[in-house]
Amino acid sequence: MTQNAFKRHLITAALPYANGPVHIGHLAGCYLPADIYVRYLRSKGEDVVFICGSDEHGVPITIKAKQEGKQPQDVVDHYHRIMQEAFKEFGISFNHYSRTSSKIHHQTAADFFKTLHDQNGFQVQETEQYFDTEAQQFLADRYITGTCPKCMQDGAYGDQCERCGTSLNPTDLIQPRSKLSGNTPVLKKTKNWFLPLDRLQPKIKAYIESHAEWKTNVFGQCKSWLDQEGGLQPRAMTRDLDWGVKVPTEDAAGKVLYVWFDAPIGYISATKEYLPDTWQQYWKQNDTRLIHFIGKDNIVFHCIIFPAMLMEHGGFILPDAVPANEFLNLEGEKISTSRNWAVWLHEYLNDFPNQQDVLRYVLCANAPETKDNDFTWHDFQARNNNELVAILGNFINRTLVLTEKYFQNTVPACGIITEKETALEANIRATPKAVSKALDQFKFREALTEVMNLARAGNKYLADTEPWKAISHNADYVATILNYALQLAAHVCILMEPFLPFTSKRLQHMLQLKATHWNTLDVFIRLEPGHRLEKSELLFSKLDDITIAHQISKLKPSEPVNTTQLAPLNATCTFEDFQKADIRIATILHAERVPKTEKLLKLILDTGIDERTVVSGIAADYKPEQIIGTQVCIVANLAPRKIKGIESKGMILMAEQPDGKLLFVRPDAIHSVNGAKVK
Ligand code: B3M
Ligand code: ZN
Repeated sequence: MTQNAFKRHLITAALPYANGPVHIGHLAGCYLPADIYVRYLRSKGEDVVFICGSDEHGVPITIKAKQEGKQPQDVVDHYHRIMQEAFKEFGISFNHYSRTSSKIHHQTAADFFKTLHDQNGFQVQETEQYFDTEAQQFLADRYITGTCPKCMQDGAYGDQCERCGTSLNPTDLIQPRSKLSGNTPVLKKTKNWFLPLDRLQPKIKAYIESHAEWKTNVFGQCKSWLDQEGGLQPRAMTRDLDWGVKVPTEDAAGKVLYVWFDAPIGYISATKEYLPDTWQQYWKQNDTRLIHFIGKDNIVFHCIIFPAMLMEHGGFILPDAVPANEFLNLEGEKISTSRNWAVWLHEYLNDFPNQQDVLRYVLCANAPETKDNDFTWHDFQARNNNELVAILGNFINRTLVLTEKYFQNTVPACGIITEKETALEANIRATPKAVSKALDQFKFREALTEVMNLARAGNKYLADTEPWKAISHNADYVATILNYALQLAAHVCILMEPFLPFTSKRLQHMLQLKATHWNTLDVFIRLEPGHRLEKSELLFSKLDDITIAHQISKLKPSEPVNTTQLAPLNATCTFEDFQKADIRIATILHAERVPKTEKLLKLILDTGIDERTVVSGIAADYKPEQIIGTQVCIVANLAPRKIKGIESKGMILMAEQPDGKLLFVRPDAIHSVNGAKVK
């Protein structure tokens, strides 16, 4: 079916595991592109439902619960709420965000399994699985690690090697070890329900091959699965675990559905929950287009296993597109939840209030669409300052300020028109088609570039025509210039909505723009002469080096430490003793190594009261360029002392870790006032 033949769209974004908050890698991988696409469809007036929810089963959840000494339900309740709120605040416009621990999901997943079971869709097999005799538990998926037989990397999981992407069975691992006890597991017999992917291979192959238009990275991965030696292998859809959807058949006590069996059914149960009366239209009618936005590590599950489940069950449509992204790295290293090497969405929202669009912009402009990409804070700053502020913000601001100044904030009627205007109009008219074309092919970076190029063209137009000069001798032409610049601004406002919805909304208000639908874009005149505008305000502001340095200094991977080696408590000190120390907040303005020393940094601090030099023994823990802009606590009334010939006035408070590492003690908010008293 061609794209235009579809009557409605069901768009899903991968259900994030509820074992940690959302980070920028998740956003760039699937949530942001899905949201841009959905907003684009809505703007075109299409019938679209956007579904997501928390993935609350599987070993990632039970491992987290064990680490935190909590029940799995408490873990998922906690992260479900954090993720749901952060997505909402970031403008990810799900129609419905559900969760897989819900009753409706358990029921839907169990029914799905039962149907397959009753149709003899499974191969029930007794096999030998790894068992941890100390923990008295079978070791599925992430409970077991070892060396990947494909790429020989150690630390591969029982279900997948994260390095080479190969999907594995626990028994494929070389030198397997239990994650629970560290012991070498033993093999023990158990019964499981297998999806006979080997038998289904011809059907799956035909399905994949009918989608040669899929993104190269997606189609390529599917092909290599199908072409692997021996073809597709049966895969167990049940697990010997106690957290998950109970297997709804007899003689299945102590077994739950494999998380990758139940999670994609989560898309169905969430749609059901959202549209109890009409959900079947979205899942069962051929004129619905089903699209899954995911990260590359989920390709096999969405392109092979889930379609196989749907085909076997019958009655469901199949995914028509699976636009998977590659991975986003952070400052040159792989993002890792367990190592705390990430930019967390909820922290970003806290640190950069009302600046959702800056992150949306950077993640889209830099999206890992065809290969892995790197997020750096310096790139973030540069894109904000040189692109959002200098191009988009500057064009809009100049246009609005000049209209306010010369035409009392009213759209002027065109005077003389030159070939410059004709060329600009052609450019404005061509851009929506170019943006649409790119979005239809899931080329989000290209689409965003087209929008920015239109703003660039606007800037160039103003620079070429110089209305601020022409006003003295050719006011008639200035009316034309600003009329055209305002039409361009209105087009940009509509075109940017999927990418920068918050900014689009503010601009829409300033322009008092009524119709904002994509399909109204073929009308060139968006703002009639005489139309009143609202007062303008700046859309973006520059990010200074201190703000960026602060973010960089927050990135510190946490290594596991031994808490049994904490220093013993000092002798009692009275309140009066304590009050003698005057501790203040200060910002590090400058840092450099003290020559010929291993440990010392010479710092210049802004204490709010003065600027002063402090010598601090932290060179082993912090690099000078890493800490500029960081706020710290300093004992400000300590008697000055000469260290290596430098007079040091005060001492910075550090938290000494059991392994000797020093960490700054910092105020909670980004910008405490310097000089604030710590008490
Ligand atoms: N929770 C995997 C992941 O976050 C998984 C996605 C499920 S989508 C049905 O990588
Ligand atoms: Zn591997």
